[in-house]
Amino acid sequence: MIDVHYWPTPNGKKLTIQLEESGVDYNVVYCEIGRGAQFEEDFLRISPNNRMPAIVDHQPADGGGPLSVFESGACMLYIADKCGRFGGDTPRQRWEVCQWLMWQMANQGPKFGERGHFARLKDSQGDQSYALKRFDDELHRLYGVLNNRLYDRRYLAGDHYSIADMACYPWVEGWEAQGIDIDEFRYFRRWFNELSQRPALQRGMAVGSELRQDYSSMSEEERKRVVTLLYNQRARPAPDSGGIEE
Ligand SMILES: N[C@@H](CCC(=O)N[C@@H](CS)C(=O)NCC(=O)O)C(=O)O
Repeated sequence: MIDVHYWPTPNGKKLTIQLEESGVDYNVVYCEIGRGAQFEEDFLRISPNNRMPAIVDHQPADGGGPLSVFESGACMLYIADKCGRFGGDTPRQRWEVCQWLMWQMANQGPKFGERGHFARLKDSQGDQSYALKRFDDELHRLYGVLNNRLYDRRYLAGDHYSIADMACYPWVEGWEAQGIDIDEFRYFRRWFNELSQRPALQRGMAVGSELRQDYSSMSEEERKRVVTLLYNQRARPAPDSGGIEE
């Protein structure tokens, strides 16, 4: 059994999609980031970056104790390896999958996330027009990268649906709200529409959807509480003693 420490955000949904697609038994451990569950000591031992998702495999292949993995891309590689599915069957395919998974982790995820951050501020911290333009342009560019890649390939890694597709999908579900005209990216649109029909992907996307809170529906007080928790985080101090000293 795999525990997935999860909240219904695009990074979390990558894993529930994969677990559903792979037919793996999993247990969802909700990590309510708006309430600070990501800062709890037990969670930090699994995910020292105070971010979800993370997984704990209670039956790792080496027969040892529970094995934990953080960073969604690493979790996806772990599950693909464990199940022997969706990670590419040959070395050549594996590297196709791996580079598009890394592309998602290093480009699409962070840039889309920052765009969401600045869009939510809505000038409450002064004029955000430069930041918004910067990230809107980046989003447009990145949709173009997907579109060009999918021009002559059915999926991101080639002929086979893989964890690279599963990692990208939850971030583009909101293309309309992101100000994207999908008709400008028709190869992307073909891929998006095909994936949207997959029952397992739909099940993965739906996990915990009843828990998701939209900023716009929060009271002012609740919004302030969440913003204080999630924005402008600074370093947590290391323990004073008992560490490896200079
Ligand atoms: N690179 C990380 C990013 C994870 C991430 O940013 N998670 C967000 C939710 S989507 C989170 O846990 N935020 C909690 C916080 O900001 O304190 C991954 O892909 O796993």
